[in-house]
Amino acid sequence: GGAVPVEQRAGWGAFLKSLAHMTGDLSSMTAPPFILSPTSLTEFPAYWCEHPLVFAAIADGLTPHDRMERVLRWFICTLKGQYTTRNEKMGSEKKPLNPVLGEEFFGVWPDVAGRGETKLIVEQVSHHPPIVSRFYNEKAGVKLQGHSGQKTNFSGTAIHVKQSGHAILTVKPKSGEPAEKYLITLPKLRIEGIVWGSPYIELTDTNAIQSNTGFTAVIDYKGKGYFTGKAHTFKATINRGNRTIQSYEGQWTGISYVGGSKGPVFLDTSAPKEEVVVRPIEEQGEWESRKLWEKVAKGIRTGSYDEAGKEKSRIENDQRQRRKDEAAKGESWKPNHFIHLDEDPEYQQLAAMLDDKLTPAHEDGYVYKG
Ligand code: 0T9
Repeated sequence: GGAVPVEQRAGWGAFLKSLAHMTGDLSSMTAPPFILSPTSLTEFPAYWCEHPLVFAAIADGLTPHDRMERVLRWFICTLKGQYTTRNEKMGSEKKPLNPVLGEEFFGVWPDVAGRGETKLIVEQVSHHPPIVSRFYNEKAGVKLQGHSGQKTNFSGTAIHVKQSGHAILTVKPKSGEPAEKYLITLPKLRIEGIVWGSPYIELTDTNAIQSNTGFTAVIDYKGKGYFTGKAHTFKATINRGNRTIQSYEGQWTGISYVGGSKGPVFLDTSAPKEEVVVRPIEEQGEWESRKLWEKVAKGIRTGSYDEAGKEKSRIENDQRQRRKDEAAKGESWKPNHFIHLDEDPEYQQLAAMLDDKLTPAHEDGYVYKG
């Protein structure tokens, strides 16, 4: 545990032992203070839009093939933010705050240079995952809605994370062609570096993007020493039926190329990203993430862990009481912004076009109420 503060080494050792007995849900486990993040998981969906211009430009594509390539470029350019931001900002991956039922996160990326405003709505819709999120840029003709949850297990050296859920992107082409749908499945990840107390994420296996236009993108991830000597590498192909139309490769944290590594640049992820704009805490409602966790986050940031712990217990006890009160009245909590579907026809239609090996077995759906 070289990266663990001396006074927390015993606690880290105990945490590693408890990982061995974990059954699927890491989020509720107690971890030593140095590894805690002041940010709740409800903020994470914002990573999907930190390159708002790339997102808005999807509908400018002139053909279904061109638009699939833009979707792939946009998807790959979100990965660096999703999976390395905590390392960049806080020195290592950290344990996010575990959202409460009904926790909300709202944000916008303003209209700059005519790209249109993108609005984000996030809600924790059940006690365990998932979190549901919706992004909408009406002017640019792009809408993204998805839900995500995780199952975790520990192998002795790494935490293996299987993401459940998916996203569906709706595109209204500027060319006037009919609206298109893209089903996006989520990659698996491995959290490495745990024994040293400096966790980081490596993506593994494969995810896919399936469009109703018949185009499919398949993305394969590898860590150090597979495709190249480099970490965070991927290879992707765009296919139509069983014909490969174009391939791409490179680093999802760096540069990638069309064709092989000598081809033209497909994407350079060093372009600056734009963080979501959020209303000041004083103006937020009681269930909005930064308001709800304000005191806990402050405690974590300033090293006042007793204060953070007390406030976290207060929130958790309040949650337990609310659930008891509902049960006593024979009621059950309902999401505020989304309606749950056991079966989502839109998902099923797109999933049926995708190879079984790349499709999650069963997926719920959510419909936006607004
Ligand atoms: C969706 C993302 C996800 C959420 C996080 C695994 C993780 C919770 C889920 C998958 C986002 O689009 C992308 C990024 C980071 C993922 C988190 C990283 C992480 O460590 C947590 C888990 C639950 C932990 O808190 C691990 C404990 C930590 C102490 C590492 C040892």
